[in-house]
Amino acid sequence: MILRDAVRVLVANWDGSHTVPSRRLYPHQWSWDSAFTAIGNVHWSPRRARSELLALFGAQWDDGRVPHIVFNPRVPEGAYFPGPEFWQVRAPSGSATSGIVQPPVHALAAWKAHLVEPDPAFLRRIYPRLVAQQAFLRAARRSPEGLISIVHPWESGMDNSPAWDLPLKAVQAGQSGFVRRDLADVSADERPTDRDYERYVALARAYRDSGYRDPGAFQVEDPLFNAAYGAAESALAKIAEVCGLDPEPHEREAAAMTAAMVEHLYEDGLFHPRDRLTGCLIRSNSAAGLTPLMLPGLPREIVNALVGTALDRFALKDGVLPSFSPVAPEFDPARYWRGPSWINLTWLVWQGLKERRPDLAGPLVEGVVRAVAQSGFREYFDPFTLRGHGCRDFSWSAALVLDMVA
Ligand code: 9WN
Repeated sequence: MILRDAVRVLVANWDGSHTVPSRRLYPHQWSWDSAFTAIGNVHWSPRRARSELLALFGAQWDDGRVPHIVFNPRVPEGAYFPGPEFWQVRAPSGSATSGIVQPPVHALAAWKAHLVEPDPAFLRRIYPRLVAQQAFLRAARRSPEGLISIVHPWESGMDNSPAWDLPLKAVQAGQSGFVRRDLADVSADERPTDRDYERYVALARAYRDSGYRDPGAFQVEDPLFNAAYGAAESALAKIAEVCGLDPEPHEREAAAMTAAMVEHLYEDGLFHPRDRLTGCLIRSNSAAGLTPLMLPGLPREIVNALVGTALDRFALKDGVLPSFSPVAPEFDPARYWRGPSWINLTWLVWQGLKERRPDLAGPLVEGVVRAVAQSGFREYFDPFTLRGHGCRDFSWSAALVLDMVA
């Protein structure tokens, strides 16, 4: 029943070559959403999974960046803010896109698609594009210590995480002059505040006005983004092997990223973001700090410490992972990335626990199934009551359930 309903959501959100995250709230193609959606779609339509990724990479820029949104020209202007008229940029393919990126979980998605239905021709086609995506991040965003920065909270995929409160304080909000579209469908107390949006818009405008080059006033080394980068290198090593290429450079890069993260972002049983402009660790209680579990080469003692933190501060044994620790004062069970449980974050942590701690991975699958059985494929859930929040029929919620119960 749940599986049939999940496929129904994915069919309804399919747009011919890709999937929209939600028909009403997010009517275009989003970068990391497409990766998660492909991971689920491959279980019933491997062709759609491959098409999803190829459509996204079709809008890749010449510098290798994969934009976080590819706009659908058939969707009326003003359906989403900020739309193409704000970003004012086109990919070489001619598609209007945004100019920022999202966590690079796509190599992992391509590899997972190949595992379900082997397709070396697809891997050969997408491999150079995935390599260029990583090369952009190294060229444009890497610090001397080997860590990649994000330049906007939207790049983290966890827009209003309390982890960004401090670095955002340094951002001048500027005059507003924009109309939010997100509050038409979702209650204001489940979304970022107007104050957050003023800063998001000011940052995006400044980046746009620099020709999408100057990293600007918000530069943060996020554990989830860096873990995704490292896991992408591990996936690329496997993809390279299938393509008859040398996996070694990717293995080395994955190991270097893991080491840099352990050295610079790890403290007291959790990974933390670091503000690249001040050099200070942002000691936050975000579940993003658990996602380095997805790194295959993470040292055993760090894995054990993360598991301890997940149990103590995130109540992991109950099978529902909040996006922010409920013991922290900033926790809010309904407001977007400030506490609710999200299925993609749960999936990333589950990836890291499946082999190492099946006793903890199993309950995460049960928790996700309980949430959707009670509330449907909502965007996020109250981690205690499992009440659904945000939009309905959300694509990655459906897709990742398909993968977790497969
Ligand atoms: C801004 C599409 C995206 C997700 C992000 C999520 C939300 C956008 C927004 O929706 O962000 O990119 O308008 O709030 O935070 O993770 O990719 O589902």
